[in-house]
Amino acid sequence: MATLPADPAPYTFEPDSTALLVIDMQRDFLEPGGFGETLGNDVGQLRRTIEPTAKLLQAAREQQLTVIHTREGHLPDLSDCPPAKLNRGDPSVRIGAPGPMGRILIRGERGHDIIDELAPAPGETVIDKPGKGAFYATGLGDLLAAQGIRSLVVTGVTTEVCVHTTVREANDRGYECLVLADCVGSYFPEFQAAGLRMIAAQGGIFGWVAESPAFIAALQ
Ligand code: TIU
Repeated sequence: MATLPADPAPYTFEPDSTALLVIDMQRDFLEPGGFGETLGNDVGQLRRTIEPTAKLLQAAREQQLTVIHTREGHLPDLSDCPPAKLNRGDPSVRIGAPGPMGRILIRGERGHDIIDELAPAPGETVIDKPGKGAFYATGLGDLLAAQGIRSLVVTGVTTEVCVHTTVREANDRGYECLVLADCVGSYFPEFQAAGLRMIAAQGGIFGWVAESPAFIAALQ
């Protein structure tokens, strides 16, 4: 068992039953010129997560922790994208429209893939998900059950969208979720702060929050 300081209380985990979940660190969200920036967002708010997440991945790999990456995206024919998701916002920058790095959020396109700095290592699972949450319409639940995972260390983007949805889904399924504040990012600083507070408030209503160096120290 390992323990680290966290909000609202120390977080205890068994490395053998813990997975690191890296959510949607895709070019379309993080790269200058990508989908996120096209929508008017400041990708700098997300890019500060890259360096600490790279260090975290290195430590996780050294300690043979299970690492799972996710990517948000859709099939080229958009058959897995409900109209309610597709028909939002400016039609020229919708999912499936031509973007700076291929069709926006379409599987197989350059923009859909994970940034080079955090590329999955051989043997690490990549879950392709059509929704914001990583459990909806994916094999993640079965995979975690098969591996006996009970604790999830969650990183990625964006804090209040795909990270929050996934943590809420995981919490309802009985996983103990630790969110690493320096490894999650939002385009909106106020959502970053509120999103993290929402997780740890009310005695840890959705989980725990800590900084990645504390988790790395506990892992070693
Ligand atoms: N991965 C993820 O959060 N997808 C989003 O669409 N996020 C936004 O903040 N738009």
